[in-house]
Amino acid sequence: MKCRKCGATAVVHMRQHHLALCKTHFLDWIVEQTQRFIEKYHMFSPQERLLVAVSGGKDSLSLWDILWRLGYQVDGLYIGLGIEGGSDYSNKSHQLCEDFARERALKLLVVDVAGVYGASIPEIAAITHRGREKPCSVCGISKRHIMNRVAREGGYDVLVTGHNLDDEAAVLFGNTMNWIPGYLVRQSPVLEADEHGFVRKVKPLCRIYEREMAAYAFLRGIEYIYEECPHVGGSTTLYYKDILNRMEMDRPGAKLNFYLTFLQAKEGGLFAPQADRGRDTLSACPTCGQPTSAPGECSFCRMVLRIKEIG
Ligand code: Q46
Ligand code: ZN
Ligand code: ZN
Repeated sequence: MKCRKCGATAVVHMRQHHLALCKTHFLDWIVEQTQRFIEKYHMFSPQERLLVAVSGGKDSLSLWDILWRLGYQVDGLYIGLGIEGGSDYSNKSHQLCEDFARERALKLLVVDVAGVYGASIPEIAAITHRGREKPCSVCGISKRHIMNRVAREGGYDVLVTGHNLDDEAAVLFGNTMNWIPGYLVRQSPVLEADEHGFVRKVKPLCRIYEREMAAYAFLRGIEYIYEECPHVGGSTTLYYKDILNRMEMDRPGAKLNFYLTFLQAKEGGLFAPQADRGRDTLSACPTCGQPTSAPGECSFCRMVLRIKEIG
């Protein structure tokens, strides 16, 4: 197959776009597409300061690379979760983020959960859930809390995450299977900052397939962690991704169509804003000052309090 732009041998064929490209034109195409989505969804301007959350995986490191190539002012944030497993997941992913930042002379902020809060994510989960559940809910609460806190304290305008189309389509699939209005209203390429203290959150890769991001990381020579977090196995998100991948095999573009028609339906007023009640009842947590729907301390601070009581 030949590159549509220059006629050289194509290395990537995107069936959903009927587009084959050589290495150079594919790497440029990803950067151009990302810039197009940044503008289309009014994510941020070159004057704003960005903080990109990096996990050491292909999506977040590639996104940092793309934003850097585009000339944005972008620092990275790595959160040390303290997940070991057989693969020493956290240490390896931390090292890859440090290497990436050093090679490009970029600034990486690091929050080590155990160092700052007295226990790692698996330890917090073991205490608060008595080890009965996977640490993912504790992990999700903690990551959201820490990302928002660091972005606010550092005076960043925008928090950027590397969610790709496969992630967004899987989340949408789950929200649709359960018809959760509040989640559907808030699922968006951009979540604006608000008076409650949430920093603006954006997902510039939301229309790019996971497969394309893997190709981008590989062709750019970005070193990333291949292993997934050892706790990811068996998640419903993976199950939904698998279903969507099978649909995509039969009907190229099915995933993209599912996500884009959802965004169009929202723009067309399918979901009334009243469905988004969640954020109206927020107040500031008395301990950390971040927004919470709980009457007293936020769920993160309650977890940390329990750790302190026990430890
Ligand atoms: S939530 Fe769960 Fe992930 Fe945290 S514990 Fe691992 S799998 S990293 S996206
Ligand atoms: Zn070409
Ligand atoms: Zn709090």
